[in-house]
Amino acid sequence: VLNNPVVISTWDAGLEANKAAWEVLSTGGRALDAVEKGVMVTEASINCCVGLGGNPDREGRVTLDASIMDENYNCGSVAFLERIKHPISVARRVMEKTPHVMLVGDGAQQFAVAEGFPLESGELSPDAKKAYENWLKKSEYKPVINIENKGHGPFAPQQLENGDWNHDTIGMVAMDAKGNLSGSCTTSGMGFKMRGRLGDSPIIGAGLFVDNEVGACTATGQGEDVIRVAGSHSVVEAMRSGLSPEAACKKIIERIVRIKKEQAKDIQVAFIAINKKGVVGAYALHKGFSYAVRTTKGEQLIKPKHYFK
Ligand code: SD4
Repeated sequence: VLNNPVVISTWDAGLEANKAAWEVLSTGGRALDAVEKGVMVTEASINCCVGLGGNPDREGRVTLDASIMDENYNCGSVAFLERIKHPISVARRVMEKTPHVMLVGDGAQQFAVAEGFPLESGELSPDAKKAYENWLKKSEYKPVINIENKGHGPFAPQQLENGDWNHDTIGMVAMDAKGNLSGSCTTSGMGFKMRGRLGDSPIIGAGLFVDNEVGACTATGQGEDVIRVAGSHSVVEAMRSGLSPEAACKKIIERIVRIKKEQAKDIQVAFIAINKKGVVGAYALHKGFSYAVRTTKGEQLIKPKHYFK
């Protein structure tokens, strides 16, 4: 039986990423190829929060995290990776060409170079340089991530020249025509983070999880609080117990609220998920989050429900 393929991804940049994923899915390709090709678009684009153009750490260096997972419980990830343009593709090579799941830092870079990935200059993009210089003036270290897509402290995305707001980490999950699920997630992480800090995005079960029998989920927002509840894995387990994708995402957001209490007001977390029937859903802690959906019926940017009104 052939299914209708579906792909969803985080934030408005997901629309462009979904287009590339759709080229794979609409021609009968594998979900794994779709989720890699899709987020590569974002990695190569100019933005605050994904790829080499993203904001640096406190030492002024861009360090990238990415993970990928296929329909057979194969997974790969890289973290604290510098000067490589497409961490998602390195994560895939880790999955396919090594006996390991994660490579980090210099070792990940050494592996990437050995695999033929070019070593880029390591220079900051003009936007990131400006943002870093601004940050240095204040040197705040207050982890408030992108609550309303604007104006929330040093970690908020910047406004683009055309007036749009820049997106955040991209996470993508897809189902192909065979009904197989895969997912990907890639980020430069929290802007101006401590050197060596990893978020949820490269951690299988936190920023991304795929169980081809049940569903798939990916996360965006404050990684520390996604890790503490094994976010994406918990959402998939909630779907396994019978919840819809949206209800499953909501359940884990509510768990974060219970844990963080008052502090939940100052962080943003969002999950997007798909189940084995191709039903999609999402839920965020605060407003301002959006996710992009592509099906045979066309593309859509959806603002999901959120916990704080
Ligand atoms: C991280 N989850 O490094 C990523 C960043 C992110 O919205 O998604 N920001 O914690």
